[in-house]
Amino acid sequence: MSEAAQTLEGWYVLHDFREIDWTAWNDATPEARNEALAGLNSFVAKCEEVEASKEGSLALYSIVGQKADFVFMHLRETLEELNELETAFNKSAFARFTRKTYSYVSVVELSNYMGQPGVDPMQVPEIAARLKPILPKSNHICFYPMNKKRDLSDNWYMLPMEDRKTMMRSHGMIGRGYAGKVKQIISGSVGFDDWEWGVTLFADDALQFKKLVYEMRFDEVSARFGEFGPFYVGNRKSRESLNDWLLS
Ligand code: 76R
Repeated sequence: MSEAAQTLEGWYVLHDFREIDWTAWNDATPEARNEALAGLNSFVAKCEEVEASKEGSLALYSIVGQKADFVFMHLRETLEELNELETAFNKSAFARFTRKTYSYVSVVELSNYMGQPGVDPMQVPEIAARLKPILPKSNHICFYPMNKKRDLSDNWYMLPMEDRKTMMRSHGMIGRGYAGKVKQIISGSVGFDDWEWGVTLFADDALQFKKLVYEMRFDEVSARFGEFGPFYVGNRKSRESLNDWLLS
């Protein structure tokens, strides 16, 4: 049996994708819309308070295209808290105007492919911080789930550790070329959801998503072993911009 990579886990992650029932929204009375908007505003404000106390994080982005209208990406210490968050939103007045389109459950993960022997990663402050990250306030988000292939001829899970390490090093080097332009959060979802990882990327310039993902397609880890689910791309919605987005 090949040696499993050691993984470090941090905060649990819920990507909660929703669509807006625009017909119902446009037909609603100004009072009903104001009440709904106030509910959304206070939901986001509460998440911001949790983020300020470093007990979780929220990213809210509107999604371009018809797969969804927006996504909440929530990070929390426990799955219970994630459950409470989706239920709290479901009870809000704004949720009456939304439908669920997709969700993804995972946990922030770092693997030891690039780890240094003899160094306890939890003692490295940068690593500990990456496991419980405050999500960037970048203009754009890109999310997609992915697997590593388990075909007979191309089976990632049957490769020796050394081979996987070599390939992951090459993967990491490409990624490093995007330092300062793209921030990635890799979250593991084996046992939690339908794919093995969630990939969430943040950037101020959305074109950097295309350039990074395209460049990685030529790298062996992605070219031979990557299998990808649906891609979602979106634009940041700060709490201050909710009125403009939904009312004007
Ligand atoms: O964590 C680290 O920075 C160390 C190096 C590293 C690991 C171990 C790293 C770096 N990644 C790692 C693991 Mn990654 N990553 C992806 C995708 O679209 C595609 O082709 C793949 C989707 C992107 C865009 C990306 C970006 N990475 C992983 C894993 C777990 C693998 C396993 O355990 O088998 C997956 C699924 C995955 C996928 N990666 C980086 C990036 C970027 C930008 C970096 C550089 C980070 C930096 O140095 O700042």
